[in-house]
Amino acid sequence: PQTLRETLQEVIPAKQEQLKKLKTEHGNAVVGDVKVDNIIGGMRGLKAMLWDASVLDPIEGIRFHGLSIPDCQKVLPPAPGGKEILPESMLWLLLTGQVPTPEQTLGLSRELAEKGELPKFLEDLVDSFPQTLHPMTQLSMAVAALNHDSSFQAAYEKGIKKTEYWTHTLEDCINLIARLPALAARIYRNVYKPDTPLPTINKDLDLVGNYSNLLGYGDNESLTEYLRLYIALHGDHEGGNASAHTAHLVGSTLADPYLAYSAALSALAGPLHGLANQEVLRWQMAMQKELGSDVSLDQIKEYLWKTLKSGQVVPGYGHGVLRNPDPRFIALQEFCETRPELRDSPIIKLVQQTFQVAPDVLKEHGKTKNPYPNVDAASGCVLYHYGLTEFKYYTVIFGVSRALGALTQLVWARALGLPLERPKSVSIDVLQQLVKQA
Ligand code: NMX
Ligand code: MLT
Repeated sequence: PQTLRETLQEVIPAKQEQLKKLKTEHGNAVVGDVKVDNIIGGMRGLKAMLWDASVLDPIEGIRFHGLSIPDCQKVLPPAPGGKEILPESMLWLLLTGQVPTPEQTLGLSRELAEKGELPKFLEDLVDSFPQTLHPMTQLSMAVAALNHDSSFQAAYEKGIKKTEYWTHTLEDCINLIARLPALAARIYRNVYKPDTPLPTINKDLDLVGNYSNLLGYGDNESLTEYLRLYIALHGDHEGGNASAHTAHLVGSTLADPYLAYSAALSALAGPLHGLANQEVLRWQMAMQKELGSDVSLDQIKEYLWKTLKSGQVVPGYGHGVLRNPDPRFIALQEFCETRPELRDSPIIKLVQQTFQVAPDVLKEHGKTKNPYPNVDAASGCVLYHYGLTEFKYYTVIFGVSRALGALTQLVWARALGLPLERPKSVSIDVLQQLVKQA
């Protein structure tokens, strides 16, 4: 079977041609207008960025190269003996637009495992971080430091042609994705289990098989499968989300992929974005503590109102684009429904009960445009059930995942020769003048 590189080599020229033709023939076509609301409202809804791997529909949710989540669950290869999507197969799809065969997926797993060990200087750096430093800060700092070995940076310094950018970017992206499990697991070990030895990478395991093993949960097949699904599904959510967009912006300066992804991780660490999965658990636990174990829907409603009246957001609800329950949330719920031990878990039950009442409360509250759950409403609580209770760590797992989308699209940005991102900003006075002229 063809390797990832060979497949990519084959698909890139057609895309380059497609984009060139679009630019030449329709460069001046108007596809939307800019409203004052877009400028002062976080550019919500503005179509202003090219991102080929996935498109988000407000009602239906995400499609990866045209495939919905249920489609992906049908066609993307799982681990041998498993059922859930292997993140490697999602990586292949995001990068090439093609569904890999089980052999191609296995080959990619092997390549990632072979490249998975950390350089010694990085281990020393991570081991020197204070235990009290937030795991996301550690991850972002360590990913930036990995640019010590950046192939793109070294090649750029030597002076390479633009047409060669993508091959060096690809090498960095694969090396970074390969190293994320060992890095993320080392952070976990240092912060939460400082005296535990870390196993080495097993060359026969897939990316998440190794990650789970390094975290100390290798014998929990159910959690490992959950992590495969979680990491595959969080991989990409079109380009406008804060982390992917940050990687794209920083990457457009031709900063190497390590720096671009380090910046993306800092965006992911904000509570309105990836940190919400940590916040959801904190909020659901506080609810459980206050209301006890056998709670009624009316009590949850009251708790929701209390949160809203105190001026806080309900974490895990609302979205910048979605206007329906997030199909990633639904897929994680379905995973729980097929496993009796998860169905009966008090924290997962509480998530489901909250889902029964929160949309109506949020509608009555009348502020959020989307009163439905996003993926974070469920993701962390399932980890908690499995005994992975250190919720400040949860966004790190999201960070391991988002690399799939953000980094693969960096390869494409270089293959398509996308330019430096530099939108025009305006002052309030200029905006007022523009409104008068309109
Ligand atoms: N609870 C209470 N109020 C909310 C919520 C919520 N869950 N979601 C939005 N609102 C408010 C929002 O704060 C804003 O209020 P104001 O006018 O006072 O500024 C108003 O509703 C309108 O906001 P929207 O246009 O609906 O939402 P926006 O696109 O600006 O923001 C989020 C999207 C996701 C930032 C927002 O819904 C939110 O803060 N949700 C809670 C945090 C969360 O779950 N984030 C995770 C997103 C997914 N991820 O993984 O990144
Ligand atoms: C994501 O997965 O990035 C979040 O749902 C946020 C977004 O899409 O804006």
